[in-house]
Amino acid sequence: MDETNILEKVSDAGFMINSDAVSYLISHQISETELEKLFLEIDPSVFVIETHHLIGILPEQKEKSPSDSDSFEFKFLYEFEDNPVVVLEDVSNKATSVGEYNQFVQYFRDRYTRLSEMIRSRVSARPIESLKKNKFVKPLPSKERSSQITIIGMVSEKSTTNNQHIVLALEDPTGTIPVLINNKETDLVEMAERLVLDEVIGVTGTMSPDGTILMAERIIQPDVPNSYSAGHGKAQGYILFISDIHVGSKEFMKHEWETFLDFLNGRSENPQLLQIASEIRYLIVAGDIVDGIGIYPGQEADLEIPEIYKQYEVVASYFHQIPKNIHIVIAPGNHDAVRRAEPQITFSEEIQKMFPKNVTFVGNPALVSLDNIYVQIYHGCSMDDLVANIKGVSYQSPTTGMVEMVKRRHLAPTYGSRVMISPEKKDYLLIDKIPHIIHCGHVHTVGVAVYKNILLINSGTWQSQTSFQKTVNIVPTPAKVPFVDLRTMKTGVLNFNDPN
Ligand code: D5M
Ligand code: FE
Ligand code: ZN
Repeated sequence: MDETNILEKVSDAGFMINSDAVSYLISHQISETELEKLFLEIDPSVFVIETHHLIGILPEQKEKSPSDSDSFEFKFLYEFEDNPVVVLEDVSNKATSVGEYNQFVQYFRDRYTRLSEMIRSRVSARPIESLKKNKFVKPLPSKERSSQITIIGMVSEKSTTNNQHIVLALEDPTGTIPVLINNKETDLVEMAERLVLDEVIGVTGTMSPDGTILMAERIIQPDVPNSYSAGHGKAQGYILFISDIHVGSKEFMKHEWETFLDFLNGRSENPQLLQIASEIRYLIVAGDIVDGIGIYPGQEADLEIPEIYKQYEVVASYFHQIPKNIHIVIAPGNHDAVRRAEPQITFSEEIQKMFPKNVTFVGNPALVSLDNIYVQIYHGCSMDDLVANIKGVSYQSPTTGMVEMVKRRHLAPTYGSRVMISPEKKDYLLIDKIPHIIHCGHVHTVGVAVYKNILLINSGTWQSQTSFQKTVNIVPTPAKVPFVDLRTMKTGVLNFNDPN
């Protein structure tokens, strides 16, 4: 049925209907009999039919609602069953933290152990305690004094002296030691300047003559070996990456978003877009699917939809319009209705059941295998810390921050600044298994890069610049969708902004 027919029938039945609900019915290709049946199921006290009245009542969207033009035969190449998702790492269902002191000790122990192992596989290191003993027991013999030693620790302090030397405090489970980076060692200083608090590094150097300070000659981050290559098997088709939809915000770009939904459904003029749409297998969503409520002071003034469940109903109705053959994976972000501390547990049952069955919900972060392509999903709140603390990391080039994550093998290296961390038994923010693709959002700018054969993707946003972002000079690049062609592992970015 078309819009006029639907409106006529609705009014005959004594209801009114809003425009979102009409689009929803159209996207479900509702027939006259189905609509009549629907009227019987809607609570008679409802005055205006809205999308949320229809979710759960209507049958799942009909298979394939392809291009309206019958001159081009649009066909989806993959069935839903062809597009498996295996969740490899995710805190959801496994969270145990209540934030006690002991749990923080255990959490940081796990982080230190696993990151130091990565460094230990390349150098042999000794416990910090063993250096201290030398000081108190007896002075090192001069030969040993000048010999190189390596320690592995967490950076717990960092400062610059008047003479531009850098001093770090490095901490391992046995003790703490100061480390000096001499201002003459320009390469080393440059690297040390980029270190952030709480990251785990190895330092090779010699002890000062009085045995109190380690003089650094080399700094080692866990990183990924230069020779690393994951290979990518025999996959085909496309993965699309989006995030930061911010439904509910006055700045949500409804028109551009609907153009994107049209594209997914094979409704576009451009043959190249049609070809891609026909081969999409996965759509990955890295958080901030709604704008939420109470996320920052004064948010009410920026909201089009001031109720949280209403926001989820609307975003869910959009996901109902995505073809059922595409396997969708959704993780939460800092604007979503889940706990704020990371790792974030996935959405509640109540929210999940609003969405269609082709959605797999995961926590933030999560590592998923898409037909053996490993994708590390992380919303990206730590990017604010990385931009603030590392030279050259910028909002305009979000993959610069993602490179820093890989070097530290950690998605949120600094604890307690912009990122709140919940001390789980295991550190879920560690990049343990090396993924083929890392997908972040949060900063609202699109970026695609390759670092040591890992694809780094930031998927931008569907929200135009907010007044807040204007004050801090964040310039979003909305309505753009990065994708990966699995045949070649080459990337591209689709643009859904109006041409002009
Ligand atoms: O974040 C969208 C972008 O705006 C992201 O780059 C962080 C930035 N942002 C958001 N809130 C703040 C505050 N309070 N200070 C500084 N920068 C901020 P989103 O998660 O969508 O709000
Ligand atoms: Fe966001
Ligand atoms: Zn965010």
